[in-house]
Amino acid sequence: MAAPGENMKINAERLWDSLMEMAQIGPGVAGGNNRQTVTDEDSQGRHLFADWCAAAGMTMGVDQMGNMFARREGTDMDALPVYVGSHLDTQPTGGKYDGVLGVLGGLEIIRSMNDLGIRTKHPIVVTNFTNEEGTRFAPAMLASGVFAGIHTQDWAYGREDAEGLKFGDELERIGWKGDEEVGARQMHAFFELHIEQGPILEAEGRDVGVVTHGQGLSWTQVTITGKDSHTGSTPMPMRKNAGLGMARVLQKVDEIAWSHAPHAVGAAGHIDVHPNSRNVIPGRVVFTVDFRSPDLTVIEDMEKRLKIETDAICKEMGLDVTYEKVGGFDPVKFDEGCVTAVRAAAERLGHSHMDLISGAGHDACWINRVAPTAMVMCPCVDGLSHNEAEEISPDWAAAGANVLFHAVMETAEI
Ligand code: HGY
Ligand code: MN
Ligand code: MN
Ligand code: MN
Repeated sequence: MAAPGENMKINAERLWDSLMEMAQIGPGVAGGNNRQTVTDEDSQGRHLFADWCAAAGMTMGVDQMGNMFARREGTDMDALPVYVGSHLDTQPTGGKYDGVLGVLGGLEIIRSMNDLGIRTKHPIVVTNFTNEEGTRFAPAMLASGVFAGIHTQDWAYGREDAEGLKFGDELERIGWKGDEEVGARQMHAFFELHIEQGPILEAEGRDVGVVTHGQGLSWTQVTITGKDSHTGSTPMPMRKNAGLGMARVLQKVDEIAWSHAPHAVGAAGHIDVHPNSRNVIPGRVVFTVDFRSPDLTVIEDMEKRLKIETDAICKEMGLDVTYEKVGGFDPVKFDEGCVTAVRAAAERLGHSHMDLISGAGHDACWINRVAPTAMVMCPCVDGLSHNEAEEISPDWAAAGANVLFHAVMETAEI
């Protein structure tokens, strides 16, 4: 087995052009993207990706969760493939690179192998996982979760969006419900290239993040019920203001996260107020508390204290409260062998790099349960993501893709 030569590089301009072309599909209102899962825009992006894979000589498989698998043959037909990939779906006010860089970075390494006449022993499969974001249909990483055996397919099909549409019906409607059994595929290894979505790499002046761990995540959906009533004629002592209850709980969420500084984080990004009318005291609020930490005991402590504090607030205010765990996973330690391949690639290519714990969740966090897995990260401007102003530089994209290229060539054996 030869080591990849330093001169083996991807075509940085072609990668950037592909990122910009994909960004035209499902444009946001402020320069980013709104290509939410199993929408018509998602389907358009999938078709563009499939066309590009066909043009690169790959064969496409699609499973019953819509996960896409574009395969380039290896010299050993029996060898388990090396998988690379991420997700093409975006937040409603998402950026152009979150997820997309990992899918199109995977495609670019295939295109570059074709250009350079490189053959690998193991086949290589470029993957687009369905519904990584979990915004329209909670939880995040839904399809990679089914692939890894975390969720059943039926449970995933039944997930509903704000309009009451079901995930399985929408996947069928857009024509991307494949026939492959989910999770039947065996992987020799999985690599995900992703933007950091945080400020560390840029602040430290490093081009590449060698992701050794992913922090754990907990999503608790809280429903507080009071009583709709008139904001003008209801005396203050008679109010059962669910909105005020929520506000007091969210203050506690912030305090709980700060109590585990510097690594723990907490907030509620999803908030529904009912009836959301200017002159009605909210009788019901539904919100999702997102707690994260690299330490599972910290996550468990934050979940416990959330309930203690919320129960006390609601008791004092005469409000009812229910809880539902709608997402989460334990902190992740990625595969030593794969992480070493990523670090060696960064060294060989002369890129500044550092080990990193991923703050965001990724498909790799679930795939790590069923295959040796590692991630490569690139910086993003001001650490900003899940915002239409998300930005990276072409050089950062190229550095990440080249490290992915070399880690994959080493693992797939050229
Ligand atoms: O929630 C996450 O961390 C991921 O971006 N879906
Ligand atoms: Mn992502
Ligand atoms: Mn995201
Ligand atoms: Mn991801």
